[in-house]
Amino acid sequence: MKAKIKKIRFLSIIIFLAALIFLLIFILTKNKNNTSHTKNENSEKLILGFSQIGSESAWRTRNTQSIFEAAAENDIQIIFDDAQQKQENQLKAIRSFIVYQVDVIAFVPIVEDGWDNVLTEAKEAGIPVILVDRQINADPSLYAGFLGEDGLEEGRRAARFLLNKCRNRTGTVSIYEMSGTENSSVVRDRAKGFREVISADPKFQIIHSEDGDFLRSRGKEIAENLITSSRRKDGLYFEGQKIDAVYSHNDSMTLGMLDSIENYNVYTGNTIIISVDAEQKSIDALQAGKLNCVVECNPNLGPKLMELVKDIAEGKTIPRVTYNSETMFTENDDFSTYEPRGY
Ligand code: GYE
Repeated sequence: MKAKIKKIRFLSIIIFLAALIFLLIFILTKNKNNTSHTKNENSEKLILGFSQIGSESAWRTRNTQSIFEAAAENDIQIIFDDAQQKQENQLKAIRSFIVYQVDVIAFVPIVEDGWDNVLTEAKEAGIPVILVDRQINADPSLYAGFLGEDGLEEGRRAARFLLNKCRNRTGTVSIYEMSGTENSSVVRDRAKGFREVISADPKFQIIHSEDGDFLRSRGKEIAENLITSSRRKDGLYFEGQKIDAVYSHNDSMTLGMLDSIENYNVYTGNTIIISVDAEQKSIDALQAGKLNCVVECNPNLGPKLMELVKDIAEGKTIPRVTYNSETMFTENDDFSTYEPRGY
């Protein structure tokens, strides 16, 4: 009897295991069919996996919009991921694009380092990669090309404006810098280009550089700390030294700084304020005399990106570097010629 029960138990385990394996095979094949089915179904439709860093500024939001608009215009399917300002989320997203077997991967690298492994995986999967907006420190063979701004030139433009504005000044010009996301290529370049040009004249001295992470809230906080620690209303001061010029790496931080300046009613009529991005609100502040110069960083990268995606998908080689066209706006302009910025 015992033997019989044992035999039945053994048989039922075998049957159970067989059913389990069968179920697993069924699920896996069904998925495979689905996946390949989706890709096959839209086989003529290119699939672009796009990892965006987040939505930290009006610039970033417009950048994302531009990419979606251009994809729709070019009938390119986008699998989009918002990394909420975290590199690990971007790494996860890029790996999911590889699993999904997208045709092309494009991403905005939030910081310069830490991409070699995931890009090696994309390369092994035969999926080409385009860097958008920011650059990385990695083996160049791991990505097909870069599309974005020339951060060095943006920094130089800001400095050239300052040099010209202060050409008749004799004494030291004390500069306070608000920089963006640490270890990002755009901050490295905007800082380097600016320093390269001001180094032509020793009267220009950067007295402090504070990381505002490209956020309006941080810009507001930084200015508030300066104002409350100096207790002065006749200008901005850093550790007792009057700030003659502010170089801000993006409009969001600049607008945050203006919030505090207005909240504490501080006079900054003789403080030169230079910003980068050129969103509408900062152009309005320029026209209102609250800023002196705004260097454009063009967020509309969508149309050019789709061109590069299509070229790559056709097996063409794309340029290693494609810069977007940019300009600058200053207090000396004829404001009536300005077009709405769209962001
Ligand atoms: O200046 C800023 C955004 O990477 C160029 O990132 C971009 C910068 C832009 O947060 O507003």
